[in-house]
Amino acid sequence: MTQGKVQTLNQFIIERQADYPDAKGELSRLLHHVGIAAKIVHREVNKAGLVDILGAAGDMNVQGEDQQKLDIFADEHFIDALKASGEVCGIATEENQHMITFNDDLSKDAKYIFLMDPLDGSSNIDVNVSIGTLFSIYKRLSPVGTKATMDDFLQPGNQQIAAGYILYGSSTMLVYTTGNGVNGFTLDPSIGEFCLSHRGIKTPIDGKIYSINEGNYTKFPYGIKQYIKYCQENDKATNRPYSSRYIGSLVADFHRNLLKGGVFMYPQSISYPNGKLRLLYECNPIALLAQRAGGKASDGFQSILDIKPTELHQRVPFYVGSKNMVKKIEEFLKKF
Ligand code: P6P
Repeated sequence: MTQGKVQTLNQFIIERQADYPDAKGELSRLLHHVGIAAKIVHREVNKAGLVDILGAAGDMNVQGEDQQKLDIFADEHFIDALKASGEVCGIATEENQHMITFNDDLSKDAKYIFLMDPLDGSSNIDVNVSIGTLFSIYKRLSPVGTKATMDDFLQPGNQQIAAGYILYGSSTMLVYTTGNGVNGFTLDPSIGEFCLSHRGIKTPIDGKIYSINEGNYTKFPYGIKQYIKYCQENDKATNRPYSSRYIGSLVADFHRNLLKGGVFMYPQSISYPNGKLRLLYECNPIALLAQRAGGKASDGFQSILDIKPTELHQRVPFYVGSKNMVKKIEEFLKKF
């Protein structure tokens, strides 16, 4: 069998750089450093199953080093890689209450802002369920050479320059968009390179999968209760009943629905009056990828990407996936 030509992430970034005449390589360099951090986190996540040998978080491992919680490990290594890139003047992450600004010589002229959830779903690690990193990149609004400001971070999702995720699953994948479609790269550990495996991902306009934590059913808005019943009704014409698939790890649930078609829902509830998921570094990157792949992302009433953020860690209700399924959810929420 003839081997298809392998295209690595770096080759792809350089090839696509030509799409941006005014780009002088800064975004390429930034994405390259995201790839480096992803490989470091991949290595550590894949060791996590060996905690009995390596020591659980908080213990000393066999090397006598403090065994870090993996989400703290991921947070620190992404921050180090982004600082080393010199292309980022500010970072906000789920692990840090406040924004982090760089104004050292290397980064003070940087023009990008980076937001991330370094390791989402880390509670799933102990049971060997897939987890993910989510990231979002904006151009700074404040003048180059000054300290990044909160306004730089509180931009609506439709201003994102780039967004993506790393899925640490049966294989480790990097999926991202910079405006020209959505592309997926699978890590080949034998050569330590992310290789293009899913060029130009498009999500089906309809799907047969609905993803939601039905344990919270009694707390859902009435429109969502009605929509779940709709998913479960027999109707040959609209290919129902649908299948319920819920991993409990946002990146894994979204990635499956992106490729196969389906909808992910995290509504507001009594426990989470504004929903559980974070707008800036969970919903916005996923929403941009969904939109660029032909899907849709909504808080039930408006596009996620149009929401003007008011604080770094704000939560929103989240419905994302196949366009027609998200539209149907909006109809049910309007009607009931
Ligand atoms: P629940 C993981 O903790 C997470 O942040 C997302 O990855 C996931 O989609 C969601 O929470 C699961 O929440 O309440 O269903 O356990």
